[in-house]
Amino acid sequence: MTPQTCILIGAPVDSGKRRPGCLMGPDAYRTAGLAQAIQSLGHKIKDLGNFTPASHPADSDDGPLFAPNETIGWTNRLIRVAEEAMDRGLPIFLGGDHSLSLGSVVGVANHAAKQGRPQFVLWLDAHTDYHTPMTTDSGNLHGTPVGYFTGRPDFGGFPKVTSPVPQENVCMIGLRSVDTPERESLQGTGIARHDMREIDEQGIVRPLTAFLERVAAENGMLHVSLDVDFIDPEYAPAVGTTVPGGATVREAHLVMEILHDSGLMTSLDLVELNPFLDERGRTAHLMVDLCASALGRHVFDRPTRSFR
Ligand code: B3U
Ligand code: MN
Ligand code: MN
Repeated sequence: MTPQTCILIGAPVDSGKRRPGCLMGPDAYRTAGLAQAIQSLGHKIKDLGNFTPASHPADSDDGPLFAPNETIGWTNRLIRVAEEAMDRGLPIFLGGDHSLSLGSVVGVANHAAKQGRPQFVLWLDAHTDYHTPMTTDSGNLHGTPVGYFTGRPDFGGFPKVTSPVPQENVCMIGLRSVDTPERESLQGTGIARHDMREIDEQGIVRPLTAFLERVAAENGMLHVSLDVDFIDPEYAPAVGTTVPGGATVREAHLVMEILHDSGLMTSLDLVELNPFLDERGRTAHLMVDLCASALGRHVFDRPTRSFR
C-alpha cells in the first residue's frame, strides 16, 4: 500500500445505548498505541483529538428512544468532520458506540457523491443494525445506522440523507443476532448478509473477496465498519453486547489483511469498544492490531492479491 495519511477522529459517542463506557474508547486506542502502530508501517498520522456533538436540545427520560437528541447532535457533527477528513486522507473513526456510523457513513458517502464515485460499506458485526427509530424494541440507536445510511424512513430530526448508500453496495459479515423486524425488512433488499453459519461452512474469504471484486469493478469508495462484537467475546470481551460464536482472531486478521491487499479501503470505524469492561487492555490492543493489519502489517511478503 502506498503510504497514507491516516486521520484519527476521536468520536466518544456514548448515546447510542444505555450502558455507558464507550466514551473512553478513543483514549483507550491511543493508550494501546494506535498512532505508533500505524506510523511504524510508514503512514502519516494526523490526530484531530476528540470531538463533541453539535449543539442539541436536552434529552428527556420519557419516549421510546434513548438520548435521540444527543445522537442527532453527534450525527450532525460527524457528517461534517467525515466530509472534510475525506479530502485530507484516510479517516479512522475512534468510537464510541455504533451510532457514530450514522454520521461517519453519511459523511463519507456525501464525499463519494461529490467525486462521482459509488460508496460501498463493509459491515463487520454480530448485528445487522438495520432498525429505524420506529422498529427498534430497545430504543438504542446504535441498532439503526445501516437503516439510516441506506435511506430508510422515520429518522425524524436527523439530517436528511441526500446520498443514501445503495443496498447492493452493503455487505454484512459476522451476523448472529438479528431481531425479527430487522430480518423481515432485510428480506428482499440487496444487502449481502453473511451469517456465522455461512462462515463456518464456506470460510470468510469467499464472501469478502466477492464483495471486494465488485467494489474494484465499480471504482468504488469503501468504508469498513468494525464492531468489536464481530469478534468472539472470548478474544474481545470489552463490549456491552457480547454474542458468543463470533469471528476468531485469525479470521478477523485475515479479513483485515485481505482488505489491505485490495488497496480499496478509504475510511474505517472502530466501534463499540467499552474499555470499562476490558481485561488489562486486551480488546483495545486487539483492535489496534487489526487496524495495523488493515494498513499493511504482515509476517512475510507474498504476491499481492489484485482485485482489479
Ligand atoms: N438489535 C438489538 C441489539 C443490538 C444491536 N446492536 C447492538 N445490539 N450492539 C437492538 O437493540 O437494536
Ligand atoms: Mn453494531
Ligand atoms: Mn454489534
